[in-house]
Amino acid sequence: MPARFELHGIFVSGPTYKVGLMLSLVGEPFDYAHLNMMEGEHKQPAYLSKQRYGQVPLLIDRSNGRYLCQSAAILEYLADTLGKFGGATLDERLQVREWLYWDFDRLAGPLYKARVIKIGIRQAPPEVYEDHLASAKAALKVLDTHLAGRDWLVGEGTTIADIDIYGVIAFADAAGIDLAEYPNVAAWAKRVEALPGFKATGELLPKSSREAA
Ligand SMILES: N[C@@H](CCC(=O)N[C@@H](CS)C(=O)NCC(=O)O)C(=O)O
Repeated sequence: MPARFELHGIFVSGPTYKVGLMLSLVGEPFDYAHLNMMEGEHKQPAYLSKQRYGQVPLLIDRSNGRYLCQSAAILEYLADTLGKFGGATLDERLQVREWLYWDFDRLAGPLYKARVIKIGIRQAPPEVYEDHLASAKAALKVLDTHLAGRDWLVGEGTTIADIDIYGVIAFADAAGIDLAEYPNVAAWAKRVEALPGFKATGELLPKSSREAA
């Protein structure tokens, strides 16, 4: 029987990793469809009919036929439907949502952009890289300050805020950022990595399509 969820993405994609990590942490097996983005598969009508933004990830929930886009929205959907990591109270859920918005506003954009330049996927003048790096570091400072004396971003346990933001922090080294400069973030990242079901970026998403194990 096919798995309930089918994740479409590419192994180098941080947003795809976030969704895969959530599914892994909740113990939900998923089929995986590798998208050949080099050949523009994500801009073809067949894919655009399911993912209107022409981006990865796309998550299909076969139990109800939903096509889900935007990693943060997908994490919220999974938390709601699977009843895990959503936050214990309305106030916690509000704070979780704040972090999801903040992530894409302040952290993910510059850090992912610094990373693709650093690893050579994109070409850019040094000052562009430095600009992204400075913005990412400013965001990391905010995160580090918030995590002082706290185990998790919101409340007393893991939420999708942690999963979402870990999905960016996991690429800090590749972006040229030393997490040792942010000791509270580094300690929190280790807590995420110790969660049952955790898989690192290199081991979670395969390089080709595969059915759930
Ligand atoms: N806000 C989106 C961002 C997704 C995103 O930027 N995906 C990249 C790959 S990591 C992509 O599909 N890029 C191709 C494009 O935008 O045309 C999310 O979180 O899902």
